[in-house]
Amino acid sequence: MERKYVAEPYKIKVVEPIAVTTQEQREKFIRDAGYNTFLLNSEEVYIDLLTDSGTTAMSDNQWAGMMQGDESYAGSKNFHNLQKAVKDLYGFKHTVPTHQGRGAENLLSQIMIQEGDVIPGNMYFTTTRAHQELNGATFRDVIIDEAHDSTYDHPFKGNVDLEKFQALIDEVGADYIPYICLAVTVNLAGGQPVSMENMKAVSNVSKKHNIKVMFDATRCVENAYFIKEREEGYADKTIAEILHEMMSYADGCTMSGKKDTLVNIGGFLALNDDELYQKATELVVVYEGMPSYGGMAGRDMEAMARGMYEAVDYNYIHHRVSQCQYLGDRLEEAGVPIVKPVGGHAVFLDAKKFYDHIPQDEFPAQTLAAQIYLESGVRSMERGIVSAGRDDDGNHYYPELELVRLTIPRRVYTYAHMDVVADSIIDLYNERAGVEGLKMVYESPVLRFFTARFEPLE
Ligand code: PM9
Repeated sequence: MERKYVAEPYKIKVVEPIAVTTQEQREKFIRDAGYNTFLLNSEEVYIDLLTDSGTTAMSDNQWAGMMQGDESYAGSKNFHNLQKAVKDLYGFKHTVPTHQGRGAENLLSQIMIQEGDVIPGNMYFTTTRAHQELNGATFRDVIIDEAHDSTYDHPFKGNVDLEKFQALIDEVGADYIPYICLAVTVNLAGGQPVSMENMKAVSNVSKKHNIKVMFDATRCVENAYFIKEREEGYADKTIAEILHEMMSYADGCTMSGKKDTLVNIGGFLALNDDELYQKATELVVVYEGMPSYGGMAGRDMEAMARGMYEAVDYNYIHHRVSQCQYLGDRLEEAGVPIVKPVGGHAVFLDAKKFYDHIPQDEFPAQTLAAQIYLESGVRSMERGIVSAGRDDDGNHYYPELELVRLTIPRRVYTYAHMDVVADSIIDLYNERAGVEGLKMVYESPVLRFFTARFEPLE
């Protein structure tokens, strides 16, 4: 019998106790953390949905691989295994391991961007845009308009608007666009996928203008799953076949291995072009380490190589997305405003609608994340005005989407945990009137959301 929400395709061999706290304790903890969930200690958290980044439970096979770590300074056998996995599954010729995704973003931005360049992308991501800007480029969003509307149900809300892309090329000239950064899936739009058709079209336009296509492949397996489920012609293909075809439309990718390669740390830059690879190896020794380990230990490269094969197992990814859908459905059935459709790694609450009485510069999403923690000990993350940062003139960016992300770690929590999360958010929604926003009392100049501090409005 086909179940609506598929059960866990694993059994639990090791358990990690989690903290149960009182409301009184949580009031102190969140105050001490400046009402920023990033600044809470994990021991103060009951169910941790801050991020799916590096929070994966590894398999027994990956842990066995850790014991086979070859910690030689150069030419480790685990590097060759990682390179082989990238070639087999993604098809790219060269792999440069990095300590995590932003290490790869740093290398890519430095080797490809010149001062004054413009980098189009399907919605910004915090660390990706920061590296582009640090290297003198301007980011330009070319995602379809529907992605900025939380209520619009579209199967491929991560798609690039080809007219916007072409208009940008006409406006600034292809010589100033070294590459387009295509995120598969789009984190800040709600974990929304890009269709194969759109990837192909982006690749065709780019080739015509000699612009490279670089994927942010962080959640590429989730994207492949949505293509199988939603795009005509892919239902009978395996996840691995779909993934391989996706990557054939790119010249390379950055990867935060902390997500879809099922490990706790690591990443890579993958490239086809020999010259670019040469440049990346010249830089990686400055910022990360030898080209054969970058920022990773041998054992971590082995776990990543094994995780990459596990991630393309249909049972794994089917359950992962099903668990997100379950949480989304429970909230939606109770009338809680969420981003639709539910994406591959998280459920996003629409804080502008949840607290429609709080203006955006009183931080409705930051407030909601703090309230969720106070109510239940569940940790979530702001993805709104605080994450968006400020423009060159020092003004806040005011993103259309003011969201709280309930991010589900891979293979960690059960459906029972999802019920606790849903019940507490439904309670909060029913008691939303009168909740007041926050004021920001400290912010760092770059990526402020990590360390910003807030206080309740008087
Ligand atoms: N994503 C996340 O929680 C962790 C850091 S930001 C709070 O979603 C994409 C699409 C990501 C991403 C990280 C990175 C950077 C690049 N692209 O964290 O450096 O979602 O491994 O990857 C986070 P690293």
